Amino acid sequence: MDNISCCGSTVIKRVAAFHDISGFGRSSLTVVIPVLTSMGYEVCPVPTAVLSSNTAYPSPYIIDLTNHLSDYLHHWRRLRLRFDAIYSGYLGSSAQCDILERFITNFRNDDTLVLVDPVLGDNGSLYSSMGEEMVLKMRNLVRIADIITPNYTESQLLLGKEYKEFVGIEEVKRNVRTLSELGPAVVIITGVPSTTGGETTTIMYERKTDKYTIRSCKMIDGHYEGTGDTFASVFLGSLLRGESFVAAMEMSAQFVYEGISLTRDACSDPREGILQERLLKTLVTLDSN
Ligand code: PXL
Repeated sequence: MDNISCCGSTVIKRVAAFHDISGFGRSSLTVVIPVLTSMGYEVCPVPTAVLSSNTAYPSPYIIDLTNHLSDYLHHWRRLRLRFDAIYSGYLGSSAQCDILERFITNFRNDDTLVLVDPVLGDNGSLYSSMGEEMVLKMRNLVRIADIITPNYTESQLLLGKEYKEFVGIEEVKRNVRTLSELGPAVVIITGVPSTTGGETTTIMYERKTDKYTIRSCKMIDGHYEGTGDTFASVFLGSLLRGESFVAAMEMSAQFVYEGISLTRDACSDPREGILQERLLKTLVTLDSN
């Protein structure tokens, strides 16, 4: 077997992962790689930016890698790499949405799962490193995804709607469906605050079957960084194992809940993310591929 066909084989399912790498504060690639590796997949990172810490800390040092991505990905084309999934999260600039769109067009085949986690903001506002142009470009990018996993703030930004502290479930049901009409067959909105308070809801819409799945659990105070990355990574890993969308959503929501609970109980700073090192073993199965 020559090098090229060797690179094209996928004995272990392979994921192209477009996320930043943050040196401190578990998020993005420092979450995506351990989660998906524990679940039995090969992660091929495309680092979109390098940060000294996640953006929950003031003034991180940021290296935007936009100008390197085209050459990086051109090399992958020469190697004729094949991917079972293409998965994106935090992008270093709005221009990266166009680069990623081209990559998806060039690398996707009938079996490739494309999951776009439209990382834009949280708690009602855009992340400090992002601007309005990113929202516009992300609106385009989500159209070509199979699955998107915005949090509640990101869903409102994508829809151009105002953020509300509390929102009724019928309105969120309309929102997941509207987002799905843009293109993605499956839309999950995480972290929807309940009207009565004290609970957080995850809602999924599957367009093919016109089905909603709604899961609520107790809200734990504090904003734990990187939990969106954990959720989307466990969700993708479960789908690659052949689980249904409903089973994958249950597994990822439960994993995030347990991660937040044990991190709260250990009194660890929420900006550092969840103490995943204590939980990753629960994702390992001996026959996952
Ligand atoms: O988890 C999303 C995320 C990814 N990357 C960076 C972040 C955040 C959230 O704050 O700061 C750098």
